[in-house]
Amino acid sequence: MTRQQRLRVELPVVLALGSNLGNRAATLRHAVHAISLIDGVTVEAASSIVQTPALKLTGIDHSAPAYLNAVVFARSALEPHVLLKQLQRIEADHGRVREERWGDRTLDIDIVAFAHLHLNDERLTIPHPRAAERAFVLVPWLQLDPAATLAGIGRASELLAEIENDTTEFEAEPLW
Ligand code: A4P
Ligand code: MG
Repeated sequence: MTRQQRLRVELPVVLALGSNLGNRAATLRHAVHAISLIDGVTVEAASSIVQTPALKLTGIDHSAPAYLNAVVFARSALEPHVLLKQLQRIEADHGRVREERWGDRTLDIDIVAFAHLHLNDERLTIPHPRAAERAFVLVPWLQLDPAATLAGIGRASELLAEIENDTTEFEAEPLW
């Protein structure tokens, strides 16, 4: 299969969105809408918005702007690398610049899970290798699915019990 080809079926995907620069809530809202407009992608549900302090390579940084995070459930007929390219286009459309790893950003969209696929190459690791240790991914994901499971890793509820939950509710209304 070439990367341009469509899958024969739409497969369920879990996306994690984050923003800590600009009008963060508006950016997340626009991003969900933009995802719904991707040809070959259907948005099924989105969590509400949670807020967390910025996690930097050096640890939690309370002097950096706080993040808003949310999780989106969608179905994709696009192959994972093709989907990633579309998500990176949406990041760029929202003014994302890449200067520093884990640096402040207007919009980050990560593929947390793609059906039960395991993938690891130079561009894509699925399931997302750091989702299991991030309350800002697990909490909104569990809102949408209390039985959420990271393929081959474990149940989100059990993973969350192992870490500090530093999320607070920002907006109760679901994004979608
Ligand atoms: N990439 C590999 N696997 C994936 C995947 N499953 N989904 C590659 C998306 N991208 C994936 O990402 C770098 C490269 O990862 C991409 O080119 C893609 O090919 P990036 O978005 O350019 O840079 P990044 O986000 O700074 O790097 P990284 O390591 O992906 O960061 P994370 O793990 O996404 O963390 N603190 C709070 N509170 N909330 C946040 O949302 N996010 C980050 C970013 C750090 N701190 C945070 C938050
Ligand atoms: Mg990213």
